[in-house]
Amino acid sequence: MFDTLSERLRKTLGTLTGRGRISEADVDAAMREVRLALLEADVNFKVVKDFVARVREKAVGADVLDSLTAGQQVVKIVHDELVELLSAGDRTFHLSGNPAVVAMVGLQGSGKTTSTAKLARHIVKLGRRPMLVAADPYRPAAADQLETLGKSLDIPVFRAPVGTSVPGIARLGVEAAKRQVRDVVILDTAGRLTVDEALMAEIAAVNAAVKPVETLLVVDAMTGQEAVAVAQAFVAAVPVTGLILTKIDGDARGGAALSISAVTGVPVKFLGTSEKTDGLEVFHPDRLAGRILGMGDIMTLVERAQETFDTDQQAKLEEKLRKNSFTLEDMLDQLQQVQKMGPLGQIMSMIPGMGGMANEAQAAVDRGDLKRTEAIIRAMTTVERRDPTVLNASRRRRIAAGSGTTLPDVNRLVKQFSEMQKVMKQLSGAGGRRAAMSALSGRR
Ligand SMILES: Nc1nc2c(ncn2[C@@H]2O[C@H](COP(=O)(O)OP(=O)(O)OP(=O)(O)O)[C@@H](O)[C@H]2O)c(=O)[nH]1
Ligand SMILES: [Mg+2]
Repeated sequence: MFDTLSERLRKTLGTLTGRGRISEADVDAAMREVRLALLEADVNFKVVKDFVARVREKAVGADVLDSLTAGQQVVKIVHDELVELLSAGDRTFHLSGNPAVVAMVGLQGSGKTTSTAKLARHIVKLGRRPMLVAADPYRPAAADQLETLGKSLDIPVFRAPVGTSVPGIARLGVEAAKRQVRDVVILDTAGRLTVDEALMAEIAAVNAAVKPVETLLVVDAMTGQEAVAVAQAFVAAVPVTGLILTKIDGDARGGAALSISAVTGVPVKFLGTSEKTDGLEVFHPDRLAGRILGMGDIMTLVERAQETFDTDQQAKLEEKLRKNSFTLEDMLDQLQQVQKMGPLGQIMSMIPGMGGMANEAQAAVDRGDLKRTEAIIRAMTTVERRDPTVLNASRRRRIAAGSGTTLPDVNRLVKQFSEMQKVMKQLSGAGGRRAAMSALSGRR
C-alpha cells in the first residue's frame, strides 16, 4: 500500500544520505519534496504541515547541519518523526476481565467480521480461549459468515434467538462464554452505510450492557480521507480504545490510514494484511516507518518466517546449506515455503536494503517466473534434481517440453542454481536463506 510514498521518500532522502555539512536551503528543498510526497500519498494536510514543521525545526539546528553526517541525521529525524506520528496513544491490547469483552465496531464492509476471526486466532496464540458472538441481528448471512470462520478456526460462535436486541445478544454471549469457560468474548457488531445516530446509540447500549475492555474501530484503509472523517465521528460518540486498519495489502495510497491516529489520538493496534484469517499483524510504528523509508522490517519478517516455516525442516535446510548439499529439490521446497509467507514483494520490502527490489520481485511473481521455476523442477527426475550436472542438452530439451517452458528457460534456471550454490558456499543460516530468497525471486 505504501509503495509510491516509500519510493518517493527514499528518493528524496537518498539525495541527503552520505552528505555532511548541508545547508538550510538543502533541508528546505528536501522538506518540500517530503511534503509533496506525503500529500500525494493522501496524508491529511494538517498532519503533513505539522510533520514537516517538526522535522525542519529539528534539522536546521547548527549541530545537525555542520556535522559530517548531516544527511543521515536528517533521515533519522524523518524516521523518528514518522514513528512519532504513528505512535499516538496506548497500543497495549487489554484483555482484563473474565471474560474480557472486545467489541468490534465500524462501517459496513470495513472488515469487522474478518478481523473478528483474525483477532480470535491471535488471542488463541496469547493462550486465551475466545468465543465469537454474532451481534448483527439484521443480516442472518452475517452470523453464517462468522460461524463458518469460527468453524475453520475451531472457535465457538454464539448466536442468540431471532428477535434479541443487540445489547441483549451481547449479554447472552457473555453468559454463554462463562458457561463454556471461555475467557474472551469478541462481539462482531453490525455495520451501517454511514455514521448515524442509531448505530452510535446501539454501540453505547452494548457498552453499558457488557462494558467492553476494548472497543476496536475497524477502518478500511482503502477509503482515503473519508476514513479519517469516519474515525473522528466514531471517536466523538463512543469510547474507542484502538484501531484496526484493514486492507493495507490493497493498492490505495495509504496516507489517510497513516493520518487517522494522529488526527484522533486513538492508537492503531492491528493491521489487516490479507483476506485470510492469518492476515493480522500487531502494529509496530517503528517497523512500519522502517518499511516506508526502505529501511526494512526484519522483525516482522523473522516472525512471519517462524510462523510459516517448519522448524525441523528449517534445521535440515541449514544443515544442508552448511554441508553444501542443497539441491534443486530443496529449492522447490523453499520456493513453496517462501510463497506461504505472503506476496514476495511484501516480503522483500521487509528486508533492509531490498525495498527497492520489492516491486521487481513481485513483478517476477506476477509474470509467472516462480511458477515456471516450479514447473521446470517438477519436470526433472530425482537424479536430475539432486545433481544438475547430469543435465545434458537432450535432458534439458525433455524438461523444457515436459514443463511447457523453453530451453533458454531451463538453461537460465540451471545457471541461476549453480550461482546460488556458489553464494551459499560463502553463507550459511539466515544469510543463506536471504541469498536464496533473492535468487528464488527469479531475477535475471
Ligand atoms: N485484502 C483484504 N481484504 C480484507 C481485509 N479485511 C477484510 N477484507 C475483505 O473485505 C470484505 C468485507 O469484510 P467483512 O469482514 O465481511 O466486513 P464487515 O465489516 O464485517 O462487513 P458488514 O458485516 O457487512 O458490515 C470481505 O471481502 C473481506 O474478505 C484485509 O485486511 N485485506
Ligand atoms: Mg460483518
